Amino acid sequence: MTTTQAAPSTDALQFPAGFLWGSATASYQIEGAVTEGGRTPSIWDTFSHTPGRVERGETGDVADDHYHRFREDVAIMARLGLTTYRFSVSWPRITPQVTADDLGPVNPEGIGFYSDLVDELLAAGISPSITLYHWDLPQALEDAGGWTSRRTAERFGEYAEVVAAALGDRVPLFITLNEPWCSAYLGYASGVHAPGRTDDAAALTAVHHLNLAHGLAAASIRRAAPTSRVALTLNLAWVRPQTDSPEDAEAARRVDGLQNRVFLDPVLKGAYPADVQADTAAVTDWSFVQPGDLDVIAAPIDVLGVNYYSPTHVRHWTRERPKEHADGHGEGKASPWIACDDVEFPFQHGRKTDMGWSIDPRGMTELLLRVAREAPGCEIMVTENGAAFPDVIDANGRVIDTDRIDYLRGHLAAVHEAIEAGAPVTGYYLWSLLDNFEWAWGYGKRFGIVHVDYNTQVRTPKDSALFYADVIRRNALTR
Ligand code: GCO
Repeated sequence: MTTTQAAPSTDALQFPAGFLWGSATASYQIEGAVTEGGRTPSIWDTFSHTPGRVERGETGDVADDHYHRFREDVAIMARLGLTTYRFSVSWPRITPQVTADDLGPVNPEGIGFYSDLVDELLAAGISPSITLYHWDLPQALEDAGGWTSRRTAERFGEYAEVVAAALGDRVPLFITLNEPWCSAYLGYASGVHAPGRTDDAAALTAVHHLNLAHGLAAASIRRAAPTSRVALTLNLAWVRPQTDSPEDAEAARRVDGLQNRVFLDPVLKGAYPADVQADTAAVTDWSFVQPGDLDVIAAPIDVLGVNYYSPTHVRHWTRERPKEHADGHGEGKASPWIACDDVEFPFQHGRKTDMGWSIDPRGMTELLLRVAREAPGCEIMVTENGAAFPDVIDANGRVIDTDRIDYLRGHLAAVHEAIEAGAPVTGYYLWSLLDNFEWAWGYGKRFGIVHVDYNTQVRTPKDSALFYADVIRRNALTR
């Protein structure tokens, strides 16, 4: 006998039970209070206070004043129904006297701030996920070489142990690094991020020391917080050659190597990609990789965090015409793309965000499926996805951000598609909860689902926040 079943609903994309719905932020982008609680300067304090580095000379001195308003911010998260929140710990709050040789004393006020935040989150039923490094390196370490020095990685491993020991009893997920691609190449090759250096060899050295820092921190977390899980967050690129030509395929191979495989391979396979080492042989001999390093880096992780915003279109550049740089790194400026003189990033038609980034949710699905193939057995989380758009505020103070809702709809559907196709994606963190300090762009780019008035610090949930709250409540995307 057969029973008649209702046809599966086609008007909702249901996410798996227990799917984590979160939002992400980073310390320097929201906290402010840069001289309070015993904090010492980070490279971003120095960089943002250097004229010409950040649009309009803006700094993170006050930012969203989250340091003083975190309880209000957690209450907003609770109202939206977030089940998890990803934030980063500011290293110079935890060990403000760190030097290249010595971690220095632990600052109880620094630990206290994050401990109070964790408790506030837990009381609101929100699971905390901590990123240990979201780019605010203590300035004293940069003065001693920054990520070009092995000792920075060693101190990072010790700092990770301090945070894990203090908070591991209440924090189920520690993410070692956020987007080491940015730290290494934007910080040391193109110089558009702190510390603002333009030295290709330094950038590749930084790549390795960041990978090593991840491995040392992962081991620290295992020791100090054995019940917590360990993750690494990468901004992986969905690289699209502009045509089927072998030259464009070669351009794609090189960009894939520098952005994806130079971070994925050491962690997942315990080796650096041979082609990347060959491509960059004129820049460095890679002798900074010491015996044993790759074993440290390749220790298993529990979760791979994927940040995805936009596709990366590449093309072979023939020198017959001016080079196109859709990502804004124009000719004559230092490039983050090492040994890629004949690669260009062609402008694309179609919809873009306020960052000028093309909107293509297919990249999210494809990337998640690739990671699932390359990291079998490793859980995946989308640790960042979102969009900057200029907000329209109506006469009643309502923030109508239809563009952002459309972007989120497309990308949530793309995540759903990846899950349906077998990718073990267990959570999604929207970037970002609040409008905040968008690095070299300052406050001009708004990524928040909650609007921040920087004069009054008044927070106003945008329409996208209400949309996201509805998705969370249903655990589904309705069409
Ligand atoms: C990023 C960062 C965020 C940015 C966001 C938008 O990891 O690049 O994590 O800090 O603000 O990506 O550019």
